[in-house]
Amino acid sequence: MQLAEALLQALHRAGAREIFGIPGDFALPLFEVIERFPELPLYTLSHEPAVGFAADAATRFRGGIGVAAITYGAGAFNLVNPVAGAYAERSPLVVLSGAPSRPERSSGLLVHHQARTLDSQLNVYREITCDQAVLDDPVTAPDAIARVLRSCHEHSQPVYIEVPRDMVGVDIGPVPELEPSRVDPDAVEAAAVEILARLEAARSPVMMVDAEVRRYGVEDKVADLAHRLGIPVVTTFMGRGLLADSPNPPMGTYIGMAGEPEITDLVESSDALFLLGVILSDTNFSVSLHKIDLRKTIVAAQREVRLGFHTYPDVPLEALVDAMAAQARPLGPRPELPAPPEPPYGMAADDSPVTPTDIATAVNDMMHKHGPLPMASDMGDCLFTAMDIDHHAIAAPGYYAGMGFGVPAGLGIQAATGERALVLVGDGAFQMTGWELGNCRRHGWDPIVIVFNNASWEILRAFQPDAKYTDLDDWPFHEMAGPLGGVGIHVRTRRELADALERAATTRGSFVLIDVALQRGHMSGTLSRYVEAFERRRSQEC
Ligand code: S1T
Ligand code: MG
Repeated sequence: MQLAEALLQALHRAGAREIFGIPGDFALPLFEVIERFPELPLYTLSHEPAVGFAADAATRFRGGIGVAAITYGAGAFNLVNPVAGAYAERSPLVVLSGAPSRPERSSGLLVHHQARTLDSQLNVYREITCDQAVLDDPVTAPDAIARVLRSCHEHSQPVYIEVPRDMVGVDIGPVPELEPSRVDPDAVEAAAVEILARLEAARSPVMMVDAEVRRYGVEDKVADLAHRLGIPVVTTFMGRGLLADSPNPPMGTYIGMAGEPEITDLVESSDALFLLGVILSDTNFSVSLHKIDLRKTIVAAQREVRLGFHTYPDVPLEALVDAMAAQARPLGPRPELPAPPEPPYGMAADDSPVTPTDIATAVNDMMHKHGPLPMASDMGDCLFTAMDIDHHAIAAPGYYAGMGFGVPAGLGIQAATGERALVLVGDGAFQMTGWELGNCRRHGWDPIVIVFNNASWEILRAFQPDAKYTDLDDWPFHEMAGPLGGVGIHVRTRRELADALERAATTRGSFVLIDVALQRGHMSGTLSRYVEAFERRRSQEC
């Protein structure tokens, strides 16, 4: 079978269901085959960062793998940041790059789109992917494709596949289906027994869940395990929205000094904190009220289990959860749990100016009336504001914190699930990738986009109040929506916000951009507590 055909079949078998991409001359032969492959519809966008963010969000919401196809050099280097974010946040993304042909590589001429050497691109991607393959040999290509796709699935991290343009039509053998990497069933069993014993013996055990629980598709199993054990569950900042649809959703999200005191106290006073699929990042743990001694926690992540000073290697998350579920029994009576904090509802639709927390309240009201929507958030106060939105599934860069994720992620969610997404994005981030909304009409997407327009890089202002460079101009995003094929609504008061969300919820067939005027210096409660906590922690360290 022709290499590109075999590659696309292997991608579909590995869980891909669409391809986001931007071609170039080195990728034309590959895109020609992609266009003829109906099982993987191709969605072209305007800038490579958006291609990466959309593919990442698609897999975060649907599962399986996401695919970003680009051209050599100029395209691939533009894609680096989203792939770095996917690597950090454990997202299984496949980077498919066209590349110079073998004769071009040996022509002795510098090749256009080449940086330092012809392998500079591969070297860069070695830093942000967990496995790589250059398909320049028809004999080794089938095994290389199979190995790289298994790595993508098992490590839930990006991988890199380079397709020289003269290899697209070369015949290769079938791509084998590899056995999963070896897992030691005794290690899994022993880890499950030790964890259950540790939780059983604890006065106040708590389970904290994060990204990997979604990535490995074990949300329902984890919710069931927690229910059977009778253990309270919280999410990390990065894990906000997990287990949202389960019969017993988490009590809340742990954000240390910036979070709800009931949740902070529950986590920080626990004598058996079980971190399941958790990324041990500063955004998840640096603002804790009382520093959490991670050595005293139980960590199950990255295919291993760590308890104190010993580690069980090669323990995939799903295998561990299954082994625990097989022996789980109620942990018995424990101290009374605090009532989970109530998210805000019932915004007063009056003529007062809008604050970030008003947006959260109004979104809760809209979803209460019209039903929940899958959410995407960019990096900005919009993400901190999302902590006040009732517990719904959300894709957001809660750890890598790269801007530009929001709007393309909303497009990726609709492409992958068919569901309309609600996007939260700051004006600064919208200036980076908001223009991708211009691709909605062509692809039939109609997200609702709320722009937190404070004409400012507000988070940076919060850390550097005297800076002038954090001031941005007030761009009239709402006026740009029409020409891009959407509906634009300018909001200055709470009444206008309520009306805009009602109109958006009842308008289908084109994107709706709600441009909310916010006053500089007015942050969400969560962000202001986060900044305060961060500053306090920094002054303590000094
Ligand atoms: N560039 C990229 C691609 N990602 C980043 N995270 C940054 C720069 C740094 C940065 C922040 S937050 C922020 C920047 C520039 C300002 C965001 O402005 P806006 O989207 O308007 O949101 P808001 O006004 O709510 O802050 C993080 C801390 O690194
Ligand atoms: Mg802003």
